[in-house]
Amino acid sequence: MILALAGGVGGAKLANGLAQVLKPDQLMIVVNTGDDFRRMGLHISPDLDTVMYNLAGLNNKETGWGLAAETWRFMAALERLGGPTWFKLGDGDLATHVERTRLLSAGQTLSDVTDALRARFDIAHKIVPMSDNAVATIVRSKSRWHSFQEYFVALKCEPEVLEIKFDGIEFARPSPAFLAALESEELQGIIICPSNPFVSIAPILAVPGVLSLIQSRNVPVVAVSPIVDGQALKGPALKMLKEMSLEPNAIGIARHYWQLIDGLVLDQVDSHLVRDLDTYKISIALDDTVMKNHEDQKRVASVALALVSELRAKQ
Ligand code: FO1
Repeated sequence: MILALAGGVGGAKLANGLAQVLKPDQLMIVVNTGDDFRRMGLHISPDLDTVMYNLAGLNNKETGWGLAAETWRFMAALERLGGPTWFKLGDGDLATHVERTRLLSAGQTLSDVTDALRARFDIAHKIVPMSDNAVATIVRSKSRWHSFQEYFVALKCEPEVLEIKFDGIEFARPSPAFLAALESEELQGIIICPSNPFVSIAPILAVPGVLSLIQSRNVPVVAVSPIVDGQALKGPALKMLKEMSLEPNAIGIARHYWQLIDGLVLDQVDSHLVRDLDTYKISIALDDTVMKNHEDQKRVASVALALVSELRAKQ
């Protein structure tokens, strides 16, 4: 079984690629919940929804988040009432948040709710939250701490990030399915999707016990670089690399994941960087890693899986 760690738009694309190539019992997608967000009494899990909508084939390709063919009557009515509209909730997406909140209020765990919603979207592959406990990614700028959605949406990632914290992480435990997968004899590899390393992947690795469990298992860990040709394909990953004084390219990614990863998938446009990566003693695979459609997603998934198999064979 392959464990895929994902968050955000890039992660959801590769998760969808893996789901097209692997059978449901060969894949578990573990999703960041540090972006989760209480909004007007609703529990919103943006990264779980982005993965779910991608696997259901219902994701909005323009924005990367929310549903395709969305309508916005709720937001228009809310605007007329003078309510807060900086965080956009489409009518169909709103139903997901209302139903998730209803199930959570009825005492279900986030894992239970995620599995119920997955089933209602006719998704066969397992999507699990990193934890059922509340974790909130907050970022500190010069002036103050910001909730993640305030930083990402309201402030459009403009503030310089001086520090990132995952509020509540010390009390969090891996979700039951995530823990079972990490301990399972069936585990054959871990793929870190091309999500933002600092705010999408880091929270998953920061859940107590996860990193030490990964390192105690003798399974290959392969990351797909979210930075291609010195550019983040979406979101603030490149800006954060600079703010964390890491090289703003795939080298910075390798340095950030160093000692955790055995392999790194880079876009062939970055092949000139391979020589500089020798010091990190990781295996590199080069391919076209930009995922514009399902075919691309399948190709990148196959490249990452091939690198996992190659590394397993070497063990
Ligand atoms: N991102 C935005 O830039 N603007 C929005 O209004 C917005 C609304 C939204 C609603 C539901 C949801 O699941 C995601 C939404 N996102 C929005 C994206 C969200 O901030 C990001 O997907 C993640 O938090 C970062 O990966």
